[in-house]
This record gives sequence, structure tokens and C-alpha cells, in this order.
Amino acid sequence: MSEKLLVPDIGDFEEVEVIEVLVKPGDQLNINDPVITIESDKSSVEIPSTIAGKIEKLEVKVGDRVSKGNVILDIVSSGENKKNNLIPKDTESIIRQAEASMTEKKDEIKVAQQPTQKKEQSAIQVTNAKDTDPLETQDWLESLSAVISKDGNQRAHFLIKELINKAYREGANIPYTQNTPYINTIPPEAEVKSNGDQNIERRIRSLIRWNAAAMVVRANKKFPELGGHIGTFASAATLYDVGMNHFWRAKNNKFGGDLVYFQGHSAPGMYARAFLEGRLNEKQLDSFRQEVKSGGLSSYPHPWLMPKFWQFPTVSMGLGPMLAIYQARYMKYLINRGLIKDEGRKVWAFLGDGEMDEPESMGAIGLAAREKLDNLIFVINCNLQRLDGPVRGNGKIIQELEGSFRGAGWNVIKVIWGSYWDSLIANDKTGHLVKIMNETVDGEYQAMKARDGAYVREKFFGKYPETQELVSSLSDKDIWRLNRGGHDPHKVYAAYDKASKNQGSPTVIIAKTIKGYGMGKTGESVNTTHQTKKLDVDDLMYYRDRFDVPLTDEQVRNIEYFKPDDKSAEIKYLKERRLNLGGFLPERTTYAKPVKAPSKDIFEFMKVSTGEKEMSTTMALVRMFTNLLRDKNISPRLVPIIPDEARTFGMEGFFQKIGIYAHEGQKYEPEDAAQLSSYREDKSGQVLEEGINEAGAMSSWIAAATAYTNHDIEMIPIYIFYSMFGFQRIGDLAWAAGDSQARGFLIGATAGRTTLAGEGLQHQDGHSHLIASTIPNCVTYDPTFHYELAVIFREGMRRMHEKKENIFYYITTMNENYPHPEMPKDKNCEEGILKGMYKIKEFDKFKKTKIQLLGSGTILREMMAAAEVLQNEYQIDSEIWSVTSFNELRKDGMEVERYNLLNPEKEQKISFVEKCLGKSEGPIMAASDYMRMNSDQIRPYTNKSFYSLGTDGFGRSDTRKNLRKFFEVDKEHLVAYSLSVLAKEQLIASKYAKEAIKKYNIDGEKPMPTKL
Ligand SMILES: Cc1ncc(C[n+]2csc(CCOP(=O)(O)OP(=O)(O)O)c2C)c(N)n1
Ligand SMILES: [Mg+2]
Repeated sequence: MSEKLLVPDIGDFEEVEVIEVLVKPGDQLNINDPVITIESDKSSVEIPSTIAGKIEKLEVKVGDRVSKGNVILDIVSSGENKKNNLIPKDTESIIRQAEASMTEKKDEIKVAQQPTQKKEQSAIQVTNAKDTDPLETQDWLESLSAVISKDGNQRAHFLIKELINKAYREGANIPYTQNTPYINTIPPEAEVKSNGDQNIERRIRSLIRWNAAAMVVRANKKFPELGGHIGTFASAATLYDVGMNHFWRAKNNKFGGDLVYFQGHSAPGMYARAFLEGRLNEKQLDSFRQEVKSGGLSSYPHPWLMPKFWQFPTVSMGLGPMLAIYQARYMKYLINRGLIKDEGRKVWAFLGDGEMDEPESMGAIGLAAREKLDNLIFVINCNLQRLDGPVRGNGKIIQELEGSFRGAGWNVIKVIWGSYWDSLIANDKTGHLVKIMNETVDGEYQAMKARDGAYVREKFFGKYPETQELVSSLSDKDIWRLNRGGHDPHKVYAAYDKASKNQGSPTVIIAKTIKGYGMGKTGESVNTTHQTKKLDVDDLMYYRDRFDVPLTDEQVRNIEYFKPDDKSAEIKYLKERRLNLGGFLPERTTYAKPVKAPSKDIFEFMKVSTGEKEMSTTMALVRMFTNLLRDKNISPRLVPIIPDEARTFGMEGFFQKIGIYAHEGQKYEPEDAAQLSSYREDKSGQVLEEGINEAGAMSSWIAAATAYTNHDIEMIPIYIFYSMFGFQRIGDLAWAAGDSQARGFLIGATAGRTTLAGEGLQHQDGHSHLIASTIPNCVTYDPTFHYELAVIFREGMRRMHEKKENIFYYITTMNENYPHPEMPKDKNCEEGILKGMYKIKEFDKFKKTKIQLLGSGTILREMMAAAEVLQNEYQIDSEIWSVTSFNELRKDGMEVERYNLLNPEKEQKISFVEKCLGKSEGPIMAASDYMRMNSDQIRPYTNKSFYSLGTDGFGRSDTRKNLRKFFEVDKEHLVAYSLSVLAKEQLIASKYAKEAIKKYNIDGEKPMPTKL
């Protein structure tokens, strides 16, 4: 039966041009196969077929204008005309598996929730002045205890919830409680026990502690300027060791590996463990923080400096937590798209309690809960101190974090007290002990650990007679031994076990520790702990004794490392544990297969002239994506990342075409469901639509850009953002991306201080290229024409994803519409585009006076227009150079200059700038839509007179024309400035310049735009 395929609802657009016809009569069509591409002045979008069958006749051709309801083609339908929900086959089976395992696990939970035969637990009865009827209170509490023991926790929760609901309905004003008491979340009887050998684990941990401290002390003895930290790892050693011995599975040929973000300045501990494991030797430990010579160990986790060891750069506080959240989210994205298997891998992130004050640390915790990231575990090392002093002297950081994370929907596990406290808490019949625990502020907790048992007895237990009595049979030494949860391997194990099994939400383990644990008077719990990097002999002896390190006094004085024999029980145990867990950690490897760069054909359409048709480079980019999505090899690897700007960039067509990733699919019919560019969310969606969240979007990009190492799959992330909200907004993350050896594209759209008209000071970017240039492995381009973009993009794919170079690309695109010429036939053009400049046009009719005009981005077009005026009205010849990247030219110039200076006797090399301009005639004038410093960068690499123009100063909202006039980069200013330059060089009389200034109403008295 013949049917007609009609143009669907395309939103607000009417009479839209057909720019491509992708099918022909006789073709067999499947549902969703694209048939034509249409393009408005804002966006281009493919129209997919909603009918399967054989095409009889085409009713449209390229250049036609179509509106909703127009016939595109006639088709003989094959009958299967329902729109499929296109989840890839492998994804479908993965989802089915995951769902099946979820039901199994649910059953397990049910079993676990059966009332357990718990030992009789006395209710904690906190004496409370507000309790007007303690007997009644007791009745209620006993009833609750009875429910818990008879029907289990879930029933108790249910009843409490019902009570609260009832109270609300009755009008009772129930205060919001975000906290639980200041005790461990897991009661002792619910703790899962470790099957490890605790004695041997303690001995191993002591050796790691010693070697970590020794490494820092030795380095600083040799070179006091090196720095380092002892106190942080000292507080976190148990937290790491339990993970290393029992939980963290390494990557190997059978398993993808857990991903662990180590707290940056606890790096010495990781090196010390690697030393015992035989992965690092003494010589390497002795080159801690001396990585200038090869083999040195980097101060912090820096994949750039130790590419086979560190996976994640974390030391800039706040980046670790955010990157870890998006890493976990990205892992789920890859699973839901069917690109990796769901192996139950986890992302663990170790964070400092001081670090949690960074806005980035907590900024994405809502997303983690919303996305149900049960593959994510935060461990916050609450040693109550940061660098200067207490994190919350007058408050309680653990409670504060608990409230925030609970409020956000996380599974919170507090590990506050060690096992020695268990019996005290169990015997706290009156509730006074927990009351003190709740009342004591962190400043007091810290001070107590800087003193001794007698002080704790007096200041803590001494607060109430009941608690004084509770510890009356304990000596001061016993009191001093009452340990904190984060130093107790049993408590830590139980918490990790529970966290690993949690489903449906991310987990945060909030562990209480002591900063500088074991460092004694000079370093334990004192405000200066953080920066302690030298220990005197007495401190070292104390440290040795505290952890029973088998070293003689002489060896301690020499600060010797200690590594037991390879056949010792300790080393065997340590290696065996890691063998069981699949290998060593951290370790950075990659087995990703390269992605072959797309064939040049894909870009061919960008090398021909657009004729009269005007388009922006942003639109050209979107067209290019549409084409890339047709390449079966490339398409699945593309990860478009957009922070709520798809419509700004004309990319809304991707919503329908490849879907927006949403882990729960789409639970609603979108308002615009009938439209071609409907907001389609999908479990296997490809677009990461991040909302107004540049830091999050960048974190997603980093996760995708390093998938080649973390997931062994090469992906091509393309993050498109408002260029002003790029590097200056997320500069630190971009720096971390460089360190991480990220590979992918960053696109600064709506770029250029004067090109983005109407928006104003906080929108108009005239410096992102300069910020980008600060990152050594970031390759940047500011192209003007669509063929430049095509050449740059393809080469980027080839270098990064085929040749696996550890670089990333920053390309600016603009929103100014103009026609694009065909690519010049000159065989050197492509090389020039990539190296940074090529001659695009020459005027040489008069052969009297010449000037070299360099333009970049949209300002190149102003320059070309100015050259025409100079030729036609002033008989001045010119060569016009399209500069695609001042940054790349500078890099080349620097390298060549350096070589020449270091090799004075050898034949001197010539920079690319010099190759282009060395033999040219006349002075050089360069301009871009960025600060003058952008073009100034190449000034040292030419021996000619060089003048640069640019958009220095704050932007402002106005028309493009007025902005260019204001910043003096419009055609008229460029003509006048060219004449002035020539006059200054004494190549023409100054009267021409003066006349031009007058003619174009240029006010010579106007202050610099930087002052306006
Ligand atoms: C963004 C940033 N600001 C400042 C620092 C310097 N710095 C390094 S560690 C530290 C204190 C960390 O305290 P905390 O997070 O509590 O970790 P702890 O050492 O106590 O475990 C500071 C201020 C940094 N690394 N990054
Ligand atoms: Mg701290």
C-alpha cells in the first residue's frame, strides 16, 4: 500500500530549506532512517522516516522549502509502522540482566529483613529536660523495641513514618531532624566481620605508616624545600588498608576494576604500600617530590607525571568529589548505552573533612542521589582538622555532613567510635554518654586527643556523675586507648561491607579519625599537624614504638625504610590479598582500541562554497556532527555534552535523533512530543544534557575523555558551551583534564568579544584562547570558515582517537552568519590551517605599497573587507592571512627559538610564522576578536614591524557593528589603522591615515576601551 511521508511538526519554523536528500527512489527504508536534512537559519535537523518500506517517488529536492505537512516522498509500506523504542540489543539484554539481579537482590534483602533474634537491647534513654512524662516516654520506647525485635527494622520504620504523617495531619509542628545521634550507624551486633588476619594486617599497616613518614622526613632532610605531609595519611592509614586488603578490585583481563580517587596529600601512603608490594624501590622513594629527573615520585596523584601509576588528579581540593560523582554517573551511562558490561564496579573517593567546604565537593551530591549512583562510595576522613586548625571548632563536622548527605538522599554510614567504646555505649543505661557525645564540639574532641587519658576523664567523662561512674574502673591508659572508628579495622570493614552492598543510592562513609595519628606530641591532633614534615629523633622513636616497627635505634636515627623479606608472612599476605583482588592499585593502563578517523568524504561538503547561503561556524559544526552520526564507526563513540544550551547552538535536533541520557528513561510524555525535535529522554540516550552546570558538564567530559584508560574504550566527547563560561569558569577542571591526559573536544561556542552581540560584559569572551593556552597539552583553534573547521576537527580525531596522542582540543565557533568560500586549492592550505596560518587572499594590482594583514575568527572577514577598501580606494596591496591559531604558532615559534639558542653552531631552524611572513613585503597588522595579547604572541617570531589589534576591555551589550567600532576591529578601523601603520613605516604619507580617521568618524581622543 502506498503511503505518503510528510514533514512533521518542526516547531516554530516555516518554509525551511532542504539541504540534503539522503535517499532515492527504490531505496528500502526502515523506521527512523533519515530521509532529508532541513535547515533554518538557526539549526539543521534530519527528518527520519516513520514508515518502513520501499520508496516510490521523491517529492522534494535540495533547495526546496518545506513546512509541516508537505509531502517528502511516497513509499510502499511494509506494514510495520509502529515507532520502535530503539534500545540497542546488547543494552536491552544488559538491562534485563540487571533487572533480574535486582529482583534477586530484593529477595535477599527481604530475607535479611526478617526479625533477627537480636540480643535484648536496652533503649537509650537520654535524660531530657523537655520530657514532661518520662514513664510515658518509656512505654513508647519499649513498644518500639518490641516491634523491632518481633517484626524487624522495616516495620519499625513504617510505624514511625505513619506516626509522623499522622502528627502532621493532626497539625502537630514536627521539627525537621536531619541527624542521628553521635554514634556509629552500624550497631556492633550488625557488623559484618572481616575474615582477614588482624595481627598481620596491623603489622603491614605499621610498616606502611613508617615508610610513608620516613620517605617524607628523608626528602626534607635532604632538601628542606621539598615539603610533603605525614599527618594526613597517618590519620587515614586504616581507611586505605582495609580497602586495599579486602575491597578494591583491580583492573585485569577479566574485570574492569574499581576506580579509587585517593586524597591527594595522602600520596606518601600509596607509595609506601607500593614499596612493600615491590612496585617501587628505595631509590624511587628517595626521589619523592623530585620528579624532574626521571623515575621521581610526584608530590600528589598526577597521571601526567606518573602515567602508569596515578589515575586521577585530586589534590586541588574539591575536584576529586565532583569528578568521582560524574565518573560513577558516566560508568552507568556506558552501561546503559550497552558500551561496557555491568560488572558491579565501584567508584571510591577519599576526601578530607576540610575539603568538603569547597563548593564543588558538595555541589553535585544531589545529582548522585538523583541518578541512584549505588556504584559510588565517598569516604570522608574526618580528622576534624584542616591546614590551619579545626574544620568546625564550635560545631560537629560529622553531624553537619550527615545532615547534608541524608538530606540529599545518600546512604550515610557514620563510623565514629572504635570497638573499645562498644561496651561503654552498651552500658550507658541513662543515655548520659551519648548525651556528652552529642554535646561535645569538635574543638574539644581535637584538644582531648592532643592531651592524655587523665584530661579526657576530666573534661569528657567528668561532665556528668553517671559518665564518671561509667569509666571509674578504667585506668587513664585505658581511657586513652578508647579509639576512634576510623582507626578501627573492624568498624571500617563493616562500613565498607555495608556500603558495597547498598543498592539504589550512593553511600558516604563519614569516619572519625585523628590527624597525625601516632605522631605523638609534635604531630598528633595539634593545629600544626598538617604541615609537619620533619620529625626529630625522639618523635621517630615514639612513632616506631607506637606501631612496633622492628627497627633498631640506630636504624631509626638513620631513618631507614623497613621492608620485610619477600618470603615473610607480611609480604606474602599483602601480595596474596591483592592477587585475590585482581592486581595492584593504583595502576593506570589502557587497552582501548583506537577509533579510525572518519574518511575525508564526511567533510567534503564543508570544503565547497556555500554560495550565497549564510551560516555560522556553530551551525557548520552541527551539520558536521549530523554527518558524523551517520558514520557507523564514529557514531556510537560520540558523547555530546551540553549544559542547557542546545537550543542556543541549534542542536535540539539531537534530542530526538540520539536521545538525552536519562537513567530512568522518560516517565512522562514531553509537552512537545509531536515535534521533530521533541525533548526525548532515554535510558540509552547519547546526549549528556547537564543542565546549568558547567563544572558538572566538564567533569562528565573528563570522565568520557579518559574512558580509554578507566574503561578501556576510546570515546569522543564533545562538550559545547558558551565560550565565556568555559575556561574562566572551570579553569581548574580544565587543568586537571590536562593532567588526566584527557582526549576530546571542547567547543567554545558564541565566542568572540564582539561577535556575540547584545549579551554584554559577562557573556562576551575575548580571552578564552589565552586561558586555554596556559594548558600545555590543549590544542586551540579560532577558525573562520567551515572548511577550516572540517580540517581541524578531522585532524583532532586522527591525532587523539586514532593515534592516541594525549592532547585535547579547544575550538571556538561563532554565531555570526556569513557565506563560506570553498577551500583554497593550494596544496599547502591544509598544513597552514593546522599549523596556525595560511594565505587566504592577495591583492597585488598596484605593486607599490604592501601590507600583511592577519585576521582570526570573524575578524578575518573584517580584515578581508578592509583589504578590499585599501586596494580599491588607496591602491594598497595586501596579503591576507587566515590565522587559525595564534596559540599554535606561538608554540612552534617558542620551540624553534629555543632550538636555535641551544644549538648556535647548527643550521638555524625557521619558525612557521617566519616561513609564512619572512619573505613577504610590508609591515604586519594582526587582529582577532580576542585581547591583543592573542595576536601579540607571534610578535617575537618575525623580524618585521608588527602591530596588533584586539578587543581588550569589558564587553557590553550592543549591536555587532557598534561593538566592533567600539573595540576598533571593524572594517573602517582596520582601514584607518592600516594606513596609519604604513604612514608610521614611512611607506605612505600620513595625510591618508588622517583623512581616513576623519572619514570614518574615528575619535582619536576616545580613551582606550579598557578604560571605559
Ligand atoms: C583548592 C585547594 N585549596 C587549598 C589547598 C591547600 N591544601 C592542601 S591540604 C589542605 C588542608 C586539607 O584539609 P582536609 O581536607 O581536612 O584534609 P586532611 O589533611 O585533614 O585529611 C589545604 C588547605 C589545595 N590543595 N587545594
Ligand atoms: Mg581534615
